[in-house]
Amino acid sequence: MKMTFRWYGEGFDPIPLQYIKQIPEMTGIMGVLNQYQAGEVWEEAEIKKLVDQVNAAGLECEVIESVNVHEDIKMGLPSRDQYIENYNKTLENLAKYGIKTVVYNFMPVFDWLRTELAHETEDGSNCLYYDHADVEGMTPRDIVELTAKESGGLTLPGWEPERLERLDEVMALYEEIDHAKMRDNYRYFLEGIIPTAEKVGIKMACHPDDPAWDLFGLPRIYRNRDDMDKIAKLYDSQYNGFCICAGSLGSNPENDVPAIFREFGERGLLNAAHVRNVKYLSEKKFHEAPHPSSTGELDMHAIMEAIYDTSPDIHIRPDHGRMIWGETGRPGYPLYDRALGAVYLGGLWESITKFKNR
Ligand SMILES: [Mn+2]
Repeated sequence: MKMTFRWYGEGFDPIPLQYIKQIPEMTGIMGVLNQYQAGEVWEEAEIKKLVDQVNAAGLECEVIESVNVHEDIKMGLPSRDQYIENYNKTLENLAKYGIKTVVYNFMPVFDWLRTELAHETEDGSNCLYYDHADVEGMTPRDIVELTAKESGGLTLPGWEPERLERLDEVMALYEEIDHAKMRDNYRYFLEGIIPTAEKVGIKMACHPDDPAWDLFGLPRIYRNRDDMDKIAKLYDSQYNGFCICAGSLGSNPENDVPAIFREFGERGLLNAAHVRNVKYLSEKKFHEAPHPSSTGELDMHAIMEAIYDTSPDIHIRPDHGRMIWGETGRPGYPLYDRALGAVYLGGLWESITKFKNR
């Protein structure tokens, strides 16, 4: 297992690489070139610059997250062929600089979605929060505006203004797309890119829809174990795998998260992992919790054990953190609470390793 940390790049992320390096046992980052819009080719010079900069800080850059999938691909528009060609070119370019895994998602229109980005909790910290009742009283445009307002001037991944300019047009087009059609479009994308991923040696790792249910009538197709089984069968390859996000799937109490990690790990399809916790308040209402099991709903030890038993060589990272100790910054991506999460997960790993080898 390699412990990593999501980093948005200089000028986009307030956290210096050196601070990330100071977290014990941190091996590298899950990086991104935030300057590119979905559908654009990532140029070699820019990739090299990122990798060199990360390496100079004593960290590895073996995982990229996210190479965003253009909406036209998800909607199955004729322009998708050009965007798939561009995606392949990006994968080829990334492979030249040592990238081994690409995390992405196939969520329609929105990336992860919350109704509050700075929800105050009892101890005075704040965290990401979701209440489905609030979503039902909102339009898609309301939620875009709310997210932009609460993100403190930083563009959040999947919420780029350029991507959302076409919101009304895109929402209208999705009225014709059901889950089966969305899966067909996904199959077309996988048939277009997995041969390239195999050739250049990059494992693709799809991130779940978050929260793990449909929103605004949009067809979300990665919400649970059965959705994952269908995705795996769209294109049979170890390069068509998953980045299981414990907190995303864990938003729905019906998902047995440790069992999902174990099953897809055993099938050789767990290509990366986000390990974080969530606290249920009532049906479809939750806030994000600190990483330890006792503070939320998920058994983090069982999740780490499933990774240890099935996929011990993957990259993992702590996921969203709370704002604690007065920290401000990118909602969900603070330094302090994610560092606590990383060290906690590292402790579980040491314990599991020693217990199983004595
Ligand atoms: Mn995640």
